[in-house]
Amino acid sequence: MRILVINPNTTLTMTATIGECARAVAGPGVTVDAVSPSTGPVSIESHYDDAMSVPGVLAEIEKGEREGVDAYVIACFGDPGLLAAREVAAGPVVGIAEAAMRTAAYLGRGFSVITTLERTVGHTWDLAESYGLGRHCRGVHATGIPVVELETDPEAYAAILAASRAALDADGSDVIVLGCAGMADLCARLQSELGVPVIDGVAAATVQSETLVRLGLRTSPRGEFAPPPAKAFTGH
Ligand code: 5HY
Repeated sequence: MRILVINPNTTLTMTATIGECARAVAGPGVTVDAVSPSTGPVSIESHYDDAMSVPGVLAEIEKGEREGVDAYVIACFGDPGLLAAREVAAGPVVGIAEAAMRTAAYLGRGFSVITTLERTVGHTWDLAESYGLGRHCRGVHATGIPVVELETDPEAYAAILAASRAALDADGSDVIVLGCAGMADLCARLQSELGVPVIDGVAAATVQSETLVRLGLRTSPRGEFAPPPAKAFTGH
């Protein structure tokens, strides 16, 4: 089985870490490749960034289809292009926000999301609502750390730990969801220090996509997620 993990941003060091975190949880016989679009924003921190990343994400899906990829993970917490990707891919496509929130709902009554910039909080609430998980989402909390600084800021881990502790208390939640793919490598350490489940969406989505393939399941070809109607694109 081959799973393609697409980091919609173009920071390749982050893509490499995401790939390592995905491979660490993949089962035997599963090949995980991690890629970024060839062009696009180095981080996704706004609706504009999100929209600009989508053509690159879809191009990677189309390439994956030509190469026989079995399932895809969209490894950005805004789940950019997720529904369009489901129209294009034959196999399942799992976004890290959806996978993380669904996983959290198995493990407690309410979760808190710890994210990067304040301006992404509204979109995260929208996602929770659109996935039908609004009643499980107790809070979304920004640390103020820009995405690319997760890799370089020596204070980032401590800030995420402190925000998680404060969120568990303030929200009365029992599970933490990490709101950025760039936090994937911090998950195990946070979980052992916090003593509650901490969900990294990269790991959750990788395992979920593998599970769907093992179950012989794919996106329904009937109705909304059928392949998009063939049509000419004009211009260049
Ligand atoms: C992410 N941005 O997972 C997000 C989430 C965020 O470039 N990868 C990004 O809003 O921090």
